[in-house]
Amino acid sequence: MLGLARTLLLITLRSCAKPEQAAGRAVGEAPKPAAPPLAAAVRYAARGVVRSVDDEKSMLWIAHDDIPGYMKAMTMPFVASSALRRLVRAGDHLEFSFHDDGSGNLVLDTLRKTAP
Ligand SMILES: [Cu+2]
Repeated sequence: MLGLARTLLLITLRSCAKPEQAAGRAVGEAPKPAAPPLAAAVRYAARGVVRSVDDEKSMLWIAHDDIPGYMKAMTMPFVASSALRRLVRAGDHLEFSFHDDGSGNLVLDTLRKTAP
């Protein structure tokens, strides 16, 4: 179990260190391998503010608060479905949940708008 936690932490550090890589994939670049099911099963909850909605890359840039034991507060991209992107705009305050897809992308699972 400790081993898994350490692996997840490493994946997280990698995805936080290079948000510009998570945000975009060059045209013609091979897709990343499928996520290991264990990593995809871990879901995290967080609060934050939407900074921008990128429909072209299917991303929401969110300035998230500290996620204790996982990540310090920062602004970074999350993969978000069109259904979720349609619900928000820049400046919206959110509670949201996400998982790591195992290839360095954090994927939004749920979101709920909150008062500022
Ligand atoms: Cu982060």
